[in-house]
Amino acid sequence: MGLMIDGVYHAEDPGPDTTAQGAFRRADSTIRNWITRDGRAGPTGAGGFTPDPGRYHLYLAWNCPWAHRAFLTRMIKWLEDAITVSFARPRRTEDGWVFDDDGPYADPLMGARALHEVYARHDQPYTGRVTVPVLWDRESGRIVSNESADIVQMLDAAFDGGPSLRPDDLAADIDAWNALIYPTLNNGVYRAGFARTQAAYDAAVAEVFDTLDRVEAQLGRTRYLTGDRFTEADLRLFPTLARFDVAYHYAFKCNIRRVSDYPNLWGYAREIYQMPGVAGTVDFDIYKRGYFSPSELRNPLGIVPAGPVIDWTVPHGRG
Ligand SMILES: N[C@@H](CCC(=O)N[C@@H](CS)C(=O)NCC(=O)O)C(=O)O
Repeated sequence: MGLMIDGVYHAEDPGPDTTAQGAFRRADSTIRNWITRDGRAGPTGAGGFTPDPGRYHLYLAWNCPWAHRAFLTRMIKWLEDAITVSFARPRRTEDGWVFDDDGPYADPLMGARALHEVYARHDQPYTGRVTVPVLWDRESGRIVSNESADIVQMLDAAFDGGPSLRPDDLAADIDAWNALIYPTLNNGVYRAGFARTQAAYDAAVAEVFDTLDRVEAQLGRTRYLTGDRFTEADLRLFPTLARFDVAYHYAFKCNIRRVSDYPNLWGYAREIYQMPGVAGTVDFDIYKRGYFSPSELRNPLGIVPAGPVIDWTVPHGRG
């Protein structure tokens, strides 16, 4: 997997971005326009993106938790007919995220062989990592956004249909949970797994479990993170929980506890998994094979472990 510079793909793997102290740093997304109800510019980027059915296309990968956010939002907001999708093959190659000619990992929109071809078609010469998710606009032939947090919010706010993921009265609380959960848990597991020093790993793994403990305590008080409604904060937590026991626990050395060791969290995770449509966005076997794919630093031989055996279909018993 490489890097794109001024719209040209370079296959040499830059490796995960790390600080001098050996800590993993995730690069900020740089294409950040918004679909809005009236097409006016959103908080960042240019305007002109109205919520027209059939206009947008999402590039996703099953194993990626950030893509999973966008995939879940599309389903929950009843946008499966309005927004089309392509899934890259769940294992990256030296060409980054790639597609087959046909089948479930083909790109029906452009017939691209690799995701960098999609970035190359964006109207501005792109420099950065070639990441999923990508929200593409057929009409203007541009990428709307490659930032999953923004994609979740714009699909929620600009389109009709489905429950609101961000009720006004809960927005501040949602943002507070996101501000804790993103760095320490969603990205915290990567900071643990990609750490290059003991100190960087120790710091990251402590934060992962500190946040899981706090979420466990909250879920003893409220059904969802911000009360009795499922919101954006829960949606953003779920992809990490779904990958935790099967992948992060072992592949990223986040092994102090498993999600299934926390009574409240485990019931909550199963409740979300058992909501209509959610299980159809999850594939534990793909997660395992993705996170245990050959990696010089973490898993040089690419051997995929057999376990754990965890049953997400056990009734959650949460009423
Ligand atoms: N900030 C981005 C991060 C997306 C991201 O890092 N995706 C990973 C897959 S899980 C990726 O495509 N990485 C390719 C690379 O870094 O070369 C978002 O949340 O949308």
